[in-house]
Amino acid sequence: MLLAKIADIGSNPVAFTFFIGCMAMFASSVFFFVERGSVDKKWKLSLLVSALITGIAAVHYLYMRDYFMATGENPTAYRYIDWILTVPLMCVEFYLLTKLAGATKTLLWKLIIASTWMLVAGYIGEAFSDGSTSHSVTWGMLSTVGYLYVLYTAWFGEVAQLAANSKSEVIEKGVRALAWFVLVGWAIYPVGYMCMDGGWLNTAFGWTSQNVDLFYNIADAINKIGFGLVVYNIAISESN
Ligand SMILES: *C/C=C(C)/C=C/C=C(C)/C=C/C1=C(C)CCCC1(C)C
Repeated sequence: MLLAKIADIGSNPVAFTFFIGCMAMFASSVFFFVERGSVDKKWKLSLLVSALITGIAAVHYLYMRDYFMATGENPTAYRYIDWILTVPLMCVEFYLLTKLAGATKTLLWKLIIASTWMLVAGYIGEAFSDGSTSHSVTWGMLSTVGYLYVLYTAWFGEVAQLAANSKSEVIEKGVRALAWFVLVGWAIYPVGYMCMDGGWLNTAFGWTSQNVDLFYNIADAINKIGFGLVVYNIAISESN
C-alpha cells in the first residue's frame, strides 16, 4: 500500500504538521466567521477576510496532506496556489486596517504586486530547480526583494506612517503587531526554502527537502491564524 509508506502520522513529524495544520485552519476559519457577529459593522469585512485566508488554507492542506502522504514529496504546486491566494488577502488585511486612517487602493496594489513577485520568484526557485545551489540562491534572492519591500512598507513606509497618523492607539498597536508577523513569522519561509536540494541548509547541514514542508507548515499556522487573531483582537477592542 502506498499510504503505508509515509502515512504514519505518529512517527513522521512532517505528516503530523500537515494533519494538525489542516484541523487548525478549519477550526480558525469557523471561529473568525462566527465571530463576525460580535464586532462592529466596520470590522466585519476584516474578520471575513481572516476566515477566507484560513478557509482557503484548510482546503489546500487537505490536498497537500494527501499528496505528501502518497508520494513523500513536497506539494509545491498546491503550496504556491494556496499562497498566491492567501498572501494578497493578508495585504488586504493591512489595507483594511489602515483604510480608516486614509490608506489608498494604490498602497494595496503595491503590496500585492511586491508579494506576488516574491511568490512567483520562489515558485520558479522550487518548481524548476535542477538541484543546483546557483538556481536556488538566484531565485531566492530575487524573491527576497519583494519580501523586503513589504517589510519596509510595514515598518517604515506608508503603512507605518498611516498608522502613526491614525491617532488611534488600537490601530497603531495592531499595525505594529502585523509588522512583527512580517518580520519574524514570514522569515521562517526562506529558512524552509533553503532546505530544498541545493539550498544552503541542505548542503551545509544536510537538512533534507522534507524539512521544507515542516518549516512552511509551522510558519503557515503562525502567520495565517496569528495574523487573524491580531485583527480579531483589534476589532473586539475597537467595538467595545
Ligand atoms: C500564508 C502564507 C504566507 C504568509 C506565505 C508567505 C511566504 C513567504 C514570505 C515566502 C518568502 C520566500 C522568500 C522571502 C525567499 C525564498 C522563497 C520564498 C517564496 C519561500
